Amino acid sequence: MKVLVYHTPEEIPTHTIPDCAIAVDVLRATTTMSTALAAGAEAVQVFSNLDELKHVSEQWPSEKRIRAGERGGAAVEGFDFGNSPLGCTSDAVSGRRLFISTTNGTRALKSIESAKTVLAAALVNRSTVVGHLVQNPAQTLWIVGSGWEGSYSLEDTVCAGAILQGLAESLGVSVTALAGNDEAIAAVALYLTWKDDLVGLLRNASHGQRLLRLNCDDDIVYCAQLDTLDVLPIQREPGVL
Ligand code: 3SL
Repeated sequence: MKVLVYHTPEEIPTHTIPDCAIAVDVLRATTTMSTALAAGAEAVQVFSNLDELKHVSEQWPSEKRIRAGERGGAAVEGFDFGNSPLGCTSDAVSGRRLFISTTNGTRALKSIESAKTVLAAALVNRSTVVGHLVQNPAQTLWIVGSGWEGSYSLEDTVCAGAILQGLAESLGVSVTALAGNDEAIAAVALYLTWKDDLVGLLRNASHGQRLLRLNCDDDIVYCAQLDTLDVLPIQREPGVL
């Protein structure tokens, strides 16, 4: 298995498709998706475009859908939710489909939707994702950070490092044996440096700072938890997990 880490969707190669690709948006989209599925959501359907989300979700029974929209960290007017994982209680989402569009996370998922297997990962479901990869080894695995509008984000890279470190430990091999690019080795170094203070790292990250300005510290604390949810967001059809 070779694991390649890409910091943003813009970095992924266009000429090849991996066996497995994982989208990561710790703050907050893939944490929200994992939380919704763990709370019993029927599915999560992702959109890059808000108008398309509205149009497709209109065809769904209103009592069976939740519409979540975020731009620039704030909830989109007229939607049921923004992008806070704390809103995904079982009362709110159980048995319903979450239709979601966010600034970067849903774009990252859309960018890898043609991989043979597509997963969404965050810190909260890291060990479940690692367990799946151990049981279903991929020759080539991409871990794709969502970043922020094309630029690097610490929180996605630390999650990529946590996945790769967990994988190496589970398989009993070294990180360097699995790493397919320098970014993968650097991601593990970031994780090993910060693993005992993930909330501190997230609060210091530029998007963490943005969320603090929006009074979302509870979300940051929630998103910084490691291995708390046993849920595997896996693509069943393009754009639907
Ligand atoms: O960019 C995204 O996709 C979001 O996760 C950003 S936010 O955390 O909802 O602000």
